[in-house]
Amino acid sequence: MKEKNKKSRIEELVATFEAGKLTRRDFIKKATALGLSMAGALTIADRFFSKTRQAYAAQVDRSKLSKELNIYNWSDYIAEDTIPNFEKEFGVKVNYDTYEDNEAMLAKLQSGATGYDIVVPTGYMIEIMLIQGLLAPIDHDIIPNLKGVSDELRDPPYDPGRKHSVPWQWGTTGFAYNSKKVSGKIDSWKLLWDPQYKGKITLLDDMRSAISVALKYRGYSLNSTSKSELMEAKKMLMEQKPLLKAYISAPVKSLLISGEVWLSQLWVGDTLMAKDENNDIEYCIPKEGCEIWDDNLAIPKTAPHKYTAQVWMNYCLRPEVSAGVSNFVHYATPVEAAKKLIDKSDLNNPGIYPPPEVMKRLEFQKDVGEATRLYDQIWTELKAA
Ligand code: N2P
Repeated sequence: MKEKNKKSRIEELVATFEAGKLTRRDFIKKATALGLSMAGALTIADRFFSKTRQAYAAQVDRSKLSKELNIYNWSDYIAEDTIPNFEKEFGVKVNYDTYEDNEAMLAKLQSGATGYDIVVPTGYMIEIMLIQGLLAPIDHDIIPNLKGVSDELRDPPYDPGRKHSVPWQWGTTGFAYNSKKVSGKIDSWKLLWDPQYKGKITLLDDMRSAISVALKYRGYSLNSTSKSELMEAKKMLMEQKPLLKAYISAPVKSLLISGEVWLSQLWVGDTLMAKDENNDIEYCIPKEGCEIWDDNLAIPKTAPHKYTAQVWMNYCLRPEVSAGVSNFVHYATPVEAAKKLIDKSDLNNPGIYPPPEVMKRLEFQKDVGEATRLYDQIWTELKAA
């Protein structure tokens, strides 16, 4: 290769790397292949990271940081180093508490819990919390990384203009199954009503999600507000109840791993976390369709540390932080530049990033308004049965 040509190819490579389109490792590999010395490649990479760090530091007014930050998140929904790295960089101690479903988080806030600075509601729950005046507005000047959010998540219907929330992760709610135990065609919610799997089946311990299985199986919207459709769903779920081991959410992973349950309505990431421990576990998006959701970071109106909460939001939207979470929990990142840092096996998994033909079968939950009472009633009866 001519010297001049080589130089411009290296310059091009550096520009690509600085635009966030290459990982550090790939940059070094490609740069040395083009003839740059290892020391030279490392210097360029480190110069870039120190520039990024300086830019990050300039975004934060340290005098406004609180000593602590109280986060309330779904269980198993963060990487191991997300919090320690934040604590180290900002000198803020994070107190971390977890919940299993949106309704539990809402009930906690409604019952007057006032300490939380960050909660992680799904889109439809943001809608509900906004109507109830439970969320504080956010200041986009403190969260410049919002610019990096993928187009589809930039202006969601539940929070137009993202005045109260930033995206955290998104995913689908199909079912997990044990490929050694469940046989035949595996493509339908029907399997969760098959008597041969009695005692080995679970649904999520989550009102809207559990009821959605019957609605979808019957071909209805999971946002149905029709009394007759909901009564039909209830009847089916009542019939299914004797086959169920339990309504159970994140903790079902250990039952799947041990082989105690074989068929579980479950979120894609939790399924793949279980698969990390037991390779017989697979994930299915049923042909009748299922739920797609996006979860968000939001700040309760009563939060004591609102500035620091927004610094946390901005931190979580850094490509490397968001990719770190996604690679650990196997959910999808909402940050466009993070996609280059996602493990290839996850990026190519249609359960995590569904292709357009699968997307057509997916439906977001919405606030069902008045009908919530009906869902509540059905859920109470199902749990008591
Ligand atoms: C918890 C992740 C699930 C979130 N592990 C579903 N909205």
